[in-house]
Amino acid sequence: MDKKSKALEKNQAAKVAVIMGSDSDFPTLKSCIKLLKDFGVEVQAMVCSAHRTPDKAAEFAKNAEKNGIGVIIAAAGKAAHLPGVLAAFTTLPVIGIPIKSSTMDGLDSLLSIVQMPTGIPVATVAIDGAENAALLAVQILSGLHPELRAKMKDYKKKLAKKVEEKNNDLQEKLKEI
Ligand code: RP5
Repeated sequence: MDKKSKALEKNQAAKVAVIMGSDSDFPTLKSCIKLLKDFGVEVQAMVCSAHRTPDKAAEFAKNAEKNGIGVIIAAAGKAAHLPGVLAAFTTLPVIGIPIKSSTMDGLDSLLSIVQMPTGIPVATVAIDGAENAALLAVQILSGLHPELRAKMKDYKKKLAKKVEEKNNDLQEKLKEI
């Protein structure tokens, strides 16, 4: 295989970067990283702050596409500028997770992430919505990776089955009233 084909193959791997503003965000992000891995997605996770390590954040975002990353998930709390700053330096899709890490219950993080100016979108999930961020990343990657779409369909079937089981339980409980 020539160099170009090898590079293409490398770039085509389903790879997601999970960037967190602080190690204190990690407990919230564990389920996101686990879910991505369960789907067979390669994960590059690191601590990188828009404010404390701005050069590292810019450098990472500028090189992310070249490094084979398909989607960036960025989580931050308080004045949560990390997802928007990364989005400013790349055309890769960026998903922001507002972390509940201050006295404002995450509303500060949510507004900091979601209120992006036109031209630099960040797809924002719910406060601490780590698993939805992973699922959205999988859905975005499904365009290039049909095996992920198949796994996503299977995931949704299992979700629906769980709801049906809960409904059956409810119907039984209703008989006792
Ligand atoms: C943000 O400030 C981080 O994303 C974290 O959610 C919050 C607190 O960070 P630490 O002071 O715990 O490092 O930048």
